[in-house]
Amino acid sequence: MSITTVATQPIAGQKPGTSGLRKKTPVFMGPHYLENFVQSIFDVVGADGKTFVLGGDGRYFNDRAAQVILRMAAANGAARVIVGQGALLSTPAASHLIRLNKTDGGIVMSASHNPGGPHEDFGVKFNMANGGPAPEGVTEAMFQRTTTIADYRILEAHDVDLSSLGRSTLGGMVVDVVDPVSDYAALMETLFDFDAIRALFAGGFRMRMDSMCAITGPYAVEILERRLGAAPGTCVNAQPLPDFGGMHPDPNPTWAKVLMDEMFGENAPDFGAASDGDGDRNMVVGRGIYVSPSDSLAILAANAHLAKGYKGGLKGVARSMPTSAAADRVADALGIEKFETPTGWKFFGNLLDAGRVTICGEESFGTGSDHVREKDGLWAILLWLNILAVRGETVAEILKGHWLKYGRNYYSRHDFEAIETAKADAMMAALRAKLSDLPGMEIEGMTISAADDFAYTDPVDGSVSLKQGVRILFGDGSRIVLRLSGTGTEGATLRLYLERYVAGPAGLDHDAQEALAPVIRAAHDLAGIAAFTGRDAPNVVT
Ligand code: VG1
Ligand code: CO
Repeated sequence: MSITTVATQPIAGQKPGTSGLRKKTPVFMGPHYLENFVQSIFDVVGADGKTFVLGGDGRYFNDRAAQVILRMAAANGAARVIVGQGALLSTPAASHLIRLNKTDGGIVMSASHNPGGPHEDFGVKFNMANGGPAPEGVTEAMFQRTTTIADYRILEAHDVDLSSLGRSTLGGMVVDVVDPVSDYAALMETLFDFDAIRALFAGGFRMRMDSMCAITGPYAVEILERRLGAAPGTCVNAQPLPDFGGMHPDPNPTWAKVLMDEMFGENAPDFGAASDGDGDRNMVVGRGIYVSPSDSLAILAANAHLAKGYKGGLKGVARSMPTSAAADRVADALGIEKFETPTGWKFFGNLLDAGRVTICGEESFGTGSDHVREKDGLWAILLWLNILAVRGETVAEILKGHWLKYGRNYYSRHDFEAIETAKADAMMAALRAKLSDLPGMEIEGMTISAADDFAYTDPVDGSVSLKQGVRILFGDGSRIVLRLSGTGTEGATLRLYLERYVAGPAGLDHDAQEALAPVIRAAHDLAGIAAFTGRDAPNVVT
């Protein structure tokens, strides 16, 4: 086996977005594309003598990419790589393995919720030694490296057998193939009262778990069916497939429609859940009632002490800026710190490491805690089960009780996908240009109290992130946020976030879209969405 240094040249546009580098699969499979990016990662973080974790969500090209990354790690002098069997690992399980084994970081192959397949999407992201996504400074350095790269190193070798557990060597590097599920499942047992959840299922509680043919299937079957005694068949679409069975593994009412129909149909189970491509996000649904992610975050924060891993209470709660303020009300009631960060889990890392927060969440169906440094879909589902087991109430009762106590933050996100990039950029530029004129303006019977482009100063390291999304705030607490997605691979996606707060029993009665109607009209008016983009309605509403 010999190390080859391959001459290459920079490839334009290898810039990581909200969550790593995502491109069309054929782009990633193109000459030197994957290799350039992986070498840039190693050049920035250093590989010599280091140990890394490697795994992915099982999408098309996952297996081939894993072999390339292993040969490059060996050629760059890595001492050891811990790989999930079959090159599989959910994002939270990878985060846990990085921390458990005190490694120097890890590479996760995933484009998360983006569809998989030969003509769909692929992605690569790097997580640091704390188990969390590389912060902006590090991803920016990786991008800069891709613009100057002249060669990469790779070992000439046969494929490593990733199908069976155990240790082998590749050049001078040790490769440990581990079970992707067992360490993660053991961690969950330390956080939640498995006996109480087992008793819940034994008492006839019924659940549906839809893994959407993505990575959580093996985790869900092991934990929910084998360890907790949920009825066999509780987990559906539980086999990870290279094309996710043609599904779009984004756990929301639009893409998880089959689950929604079941939960709103006759003989619905007590509890439903779905997770995304790489297993870091979740949707939860009660019988006949949908739980918005922002409400889910607030309810988990308010009830976490009921689970053994959190019985000492929470240190603080953080949410991304577009996430509703429901969690803030819980933090205030608990008398703990609260934080508002830009979109993307990497912004929670410092707060978690510094012990300032215990639970974090995003409106995009991501929730997690300080047990790892990623959002964690099954963790949220298990915490919900633990809360349901202890409180003995239905999801609807818990949700309505929460709204009565704290008031309700009506909330919705409208996505306008695959807009021409130039049109989306022009719309955002025009909106940004008029922000200072907005305060004081009356629209739809509401008065604008403030408007800005969200800037964030990290409370721990002082780093500053600018232009994280336009916020328009109203005197009555309503809010409009607009930003462009950083995870898409086709054109631009406009995300429009809408919020309105109502106190007391008045918050129980309405459908969110109905309650938000004036806020939605004001957003279209102020941003000129139809005039700029040609779209007068979103294609995904969550
Ligand atoms: C989206 C979500 C964001 C999330 C990110 C990665 O980003 O809005 O909250 O952290 O996806 O999630 P954007 O830039 O497209 O809005 V994952 O599970 O898909 O890696
Ligand atoms: Co994900």
